[in-house]
Amino acid sequence: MYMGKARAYTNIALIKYWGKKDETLILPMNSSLSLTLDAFYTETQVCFDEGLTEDQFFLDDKCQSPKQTAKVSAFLDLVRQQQQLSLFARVDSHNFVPTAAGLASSASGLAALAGACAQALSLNYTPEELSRLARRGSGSACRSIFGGFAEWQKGTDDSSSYAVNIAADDWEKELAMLFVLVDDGMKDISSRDGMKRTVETSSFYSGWLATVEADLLAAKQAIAAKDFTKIGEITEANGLKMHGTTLGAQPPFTYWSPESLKAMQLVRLAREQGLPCYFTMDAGPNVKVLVEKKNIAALTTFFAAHFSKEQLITANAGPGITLLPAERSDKS
Ligand code: 2P0
Repeated sequence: MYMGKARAYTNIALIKYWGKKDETLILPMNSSLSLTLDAFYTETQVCFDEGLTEDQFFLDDKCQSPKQTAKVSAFLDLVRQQQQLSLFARVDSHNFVPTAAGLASSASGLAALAGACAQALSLNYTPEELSRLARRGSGSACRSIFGGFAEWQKGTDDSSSYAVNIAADDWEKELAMLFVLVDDGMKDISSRDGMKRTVETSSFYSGWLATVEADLLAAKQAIAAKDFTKIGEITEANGLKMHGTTLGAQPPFTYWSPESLKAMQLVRLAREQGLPCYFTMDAGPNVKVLVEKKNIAALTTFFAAHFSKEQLITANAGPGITLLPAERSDKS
């Protein structure tokens, strides 16, 4: 029996990952940059066990269906193949999110699973090697190996595509993010499907590719200069551009709901009233607002006039992946 356990925090991209050049290896079309946050994380324990006849996946103590287990099993297959191991595994995962608001993240989930597997099998990986492994589970997971700012360098092949930490002299500790939770009741298009459709069909995708590396460079310069206005402006513009590509896809789609638009307009209004803040969105209708920590209370009060308390969650910069002591589960 081989056991390991890890905790990984989710990250939000300031410069987005949007499109794959290799869907099997999960190699991205562009490099991306994120901030790891402290408010949402996943703890995952893995146990490779001689007594099992199939993989088992428990999420928040609920046994998952074979369909729900597919992504986890595919990742375990990769680890088994790399390590020449034939044991099935039981995976126990807990998502720690302040509310049940659909914020479960594949970034924290697959990063934690990668860390748990590495610990179970005593792989002694460097953070970059662990990032490469996590990438194979879910692209954005490779950034959750690191705390603070991380850059996923797209690389050219499996061995050169991984995230690295961006040293920011602790500037990330002066930043915060307000999550505005919006439930539009629409059926989701997964980020995996959405980016695939965009790459294959969007007439706007070439504009994304032509400019995203310059956005990344500008973001890194803003971080080095600790320039909040610059990082905010580039974050907001890059996110809007990513979402613009979905409107040019065939068939076209958007992750925005009326409430998303309302939140985005409020961010502009807050700025006009002298409160510096900038929004970004991912493959769903929630809006995330980047703000300096000194202004998070004022921003929350501003938004509380328009959204309920339950819809507003504050996050600060979070740490990188942590390995935890594994405990034998009574249930296994
Ligand atoms: C990001 N997203 O950079 C972008 C922005 C969503 C929008 O990374 O297919 O779950 O597993 O590699 O990592 C979400 O995509 O996709 C994502 P896969 P993933 O955060």
